[in-house]
Amino acid sequence: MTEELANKFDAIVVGAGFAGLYMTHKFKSQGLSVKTFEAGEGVGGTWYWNRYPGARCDVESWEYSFGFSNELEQEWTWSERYSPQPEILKYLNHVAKKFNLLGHISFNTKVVSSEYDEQHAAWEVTTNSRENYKAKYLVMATGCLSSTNIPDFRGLDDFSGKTFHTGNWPHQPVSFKGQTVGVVGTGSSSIQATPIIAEEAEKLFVFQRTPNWSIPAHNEPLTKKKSDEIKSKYQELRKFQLKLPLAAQKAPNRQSAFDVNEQTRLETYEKYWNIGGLSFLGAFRDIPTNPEANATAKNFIIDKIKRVVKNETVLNKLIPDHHVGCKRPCSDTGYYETFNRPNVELVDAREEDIIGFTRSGICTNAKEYKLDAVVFATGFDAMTGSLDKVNIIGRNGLRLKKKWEEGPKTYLGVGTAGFPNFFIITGPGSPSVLANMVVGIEHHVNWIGECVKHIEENGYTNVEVIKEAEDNWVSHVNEVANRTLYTTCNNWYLGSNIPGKPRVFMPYIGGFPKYAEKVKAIVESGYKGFAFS
Ligand code: N01
Repeated sequence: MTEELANKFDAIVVGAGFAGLYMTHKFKSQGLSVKTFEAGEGVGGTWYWNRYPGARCDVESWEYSFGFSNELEQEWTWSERYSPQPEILKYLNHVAKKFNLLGHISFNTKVVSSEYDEQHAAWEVTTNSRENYKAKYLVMATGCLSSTNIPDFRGLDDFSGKTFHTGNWPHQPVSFKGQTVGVVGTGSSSIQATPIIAEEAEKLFVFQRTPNWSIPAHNEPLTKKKSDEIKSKYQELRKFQLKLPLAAQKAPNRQSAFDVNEQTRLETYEKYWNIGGLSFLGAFRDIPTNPEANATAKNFIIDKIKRVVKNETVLNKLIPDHHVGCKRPCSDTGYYETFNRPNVELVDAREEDIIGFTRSGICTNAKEYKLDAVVFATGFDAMTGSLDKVNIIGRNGLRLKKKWEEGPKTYLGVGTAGFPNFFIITGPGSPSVLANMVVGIEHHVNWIGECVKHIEENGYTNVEVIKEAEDNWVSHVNEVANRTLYTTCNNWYLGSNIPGKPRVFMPYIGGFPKYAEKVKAIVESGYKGFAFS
């Protein structure tokens, strides 16, 4: 193994969230020297940056946790069914300390460029402090939703109030007491933050361009009894989890919405609704693929919203017109109820376009809204945004950003042709955001660990994706996506929230078990589609 000398390492990992931490641990336990760079002041990735009011996971706590260490599973106790952000961050700090990872991480350090040096078969990495590092392997653990997006609103710099982005929230407490606040956006972040901001602010305007479907989370404290029960059968639960398309949630129903009569259909929806959160999408197998089946799910949710929202005009504005699931659905606690509050007003940004900012607020083509503070819950340049920010240059001067200008191209979402010994954790082309992220991360880290072992044990220098395998995989990813309704609206899976981004469905939607099966078969066939030299 390479000496940890003169900034030279066996492996460099970019990012210290769930993915970067486990990758660092994996390399370390394989006896490799590893350096990890993290832009934040501490570990946590997504859970370090997204500190907005109400931020919590919508995958159950035990499912959204590492399974690689039995000891870790037993010593950590989650307090709620869905963990709040501070608790997940605490967990990741615990992981970093427990596995002695902190000494490998340089914090407050951004990787600005990474270039493959053909002559020395190594990656040259440059940080924002202009330091250079070299490594045989480079792993991007930069996350799928970490590059924040603030739309280019006219006059934003003139606004004299405070502005926030949910994905880059201050570390000091923020108070909206006595203030008039505007929240822009109605995706998952807004749907979690809005009810809490509404309780504190004097007046809240929610600027909604597209309503989204939301299902109550039914969050609750995790009792000692429940927690002990989970701990007593972790292995069994995790095995079962790997068989589920989302690698989480409750087992989906295999029936079509039309295999049953209307009464049974409603009872089934009620059953899945009562489970809470995204499990609802598993009520019938054809919700994601058949518009008529999807419409039955829509009607059920609409009926639920109608029972909550009192003002009919507001109610009508809150009902989405896209297929359930096309935009990533949300899981909420009291979102629709918030619109019954006298201090909350829904602004339909489709009816009255946001023209821009003035010194004192937001201007639509109907009126000016005077605001003390604006919260941008406007999402992320998903999946490729964080990779694009690093100038990654592979063989023959090929820039990753250039290679991907018509959409990301990977093989299995872990590698891309022309970039030897370069790995992406939960990259485009893998289930990633369409399944439990922690399961996807563990799967990729384990795979990368095994692949690197294979290289080292066989005395190879490089592993590289074969272009033909990549082309076939990209076609397959598109083909599977086109069989669903997920390509029928504007969503960040397609990059359509970012002006100018090519409209390409980025994650693999075939489900985690199918993906894992394919990856396993590829390894067993001698890493078909990868060339070792
Ligand atoms: O971002 P989003 P997010 N003018 O992209 C609106 C994960 N997550 O941060 O739909 C006006 O979903 C935009 O409107 P439209 C989860 O995977 C998970 O909320 O483009 N509005 C939309 O309403 C999630 O999907 C959790 O018309 C503008 C909103 O901003 C992903 O992160 C919690 C606009 C952006 O919604 C991203 O969620 C939070 C403009 N110019 C996040 N530009 C949990 O685990 C954008 N918008 C629970």
